[in-house]
Amino acid sequence: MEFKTEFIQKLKTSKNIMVFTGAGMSAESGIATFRGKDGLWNKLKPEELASFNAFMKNPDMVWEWYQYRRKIVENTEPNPGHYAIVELEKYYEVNVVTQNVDNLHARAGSKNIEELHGSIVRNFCMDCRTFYNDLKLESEKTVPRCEKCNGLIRPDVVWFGENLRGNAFPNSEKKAKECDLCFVIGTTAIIYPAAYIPMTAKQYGAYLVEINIENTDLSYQADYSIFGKAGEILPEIVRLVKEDVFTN
Ligand code: BV8
Ligand code: ZN
Repeated sequence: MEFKTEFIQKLKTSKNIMVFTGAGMSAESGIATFRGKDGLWNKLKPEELASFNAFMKNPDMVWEWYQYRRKIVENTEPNPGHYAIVELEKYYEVNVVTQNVDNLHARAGSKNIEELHGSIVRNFCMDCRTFYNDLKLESEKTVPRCEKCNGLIRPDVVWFGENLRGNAFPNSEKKAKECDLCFVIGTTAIIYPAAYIPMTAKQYGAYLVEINIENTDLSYQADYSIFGKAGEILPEIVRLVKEDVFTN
């Protein structure tokens, strides 16, 4: 595969790389995207299930939906794109900032990960905030109760209308300001405040490289848009780094 010379030059001079990912990163692992053809949000409106109000109105329905998604995540594997990002860590300081809640970057072995929207493999009690990470998939249909306070247990994901938790966002902003090159992979980049991150990287001088099967709202800001599947393009970039960037 041929790559833009300017991009190859940037790979030669960069030390610190940010990898900002969305659902398209996990599409080749068999996880439906949100807005794609058979996307999750086509069948139902986000706020109908991925919101605090929805959970309060019908906790079992929301729980069942996350159990369904958790089962899919459990029965899937990271794809060659996830592993290629881990490979890049041998040549650069790599910071992964993801909107995905599927834990696949961690399962592939990436070290530095900011989960902006949380993770589907963690749960916590809404009242006493006790965490339940090893909650096996027993209660399929009914939302489980906290052993300590009988509170409702919910997935540790960020729902629409909820603030991002912990330091995921400020940490990601800091890393965006420090990176030389920022890959934006498999995202429509329309969810905020997450979508501010690649823009911040660009504002602070990073070279913005988009990898997507089609144009997005961010394409006009990208210095280089590589159209194709993340699981096919990223291994090609690793080969380029191995054979070209770090030999010549
Ligand atoms: C908040 C976890 C403070 C849950 C998710 C400013 C302006 C406008 C609106 C807002 C704003 N600020 C806040 C808002 C409201 C809202 C928002 O952004 N709304 C949108 C609709 C405009 N934001 C919030 O509510 C956030 N909280 O702001 O709190 C606050 C509080 C009160 C009032 C105001 C503010 C919280 C948002 C987090 C929601 N949680 N996930 C769960 O998963 O169940 S969002 C979820 O959807 C994902 O995490 C991700 O972020 C998003 C999906 O987007 P993508 O990942 O990009 O996926 P998509 O399907 O869209 O695209 C896939 C792409 O991949 C496509 O481009 C496709 O072409 C490409 N692709 C497909 N296959 C491949 C591929 N590319 C490469 N290779 C392939 N093989
Ligand atoms: Zn509790």
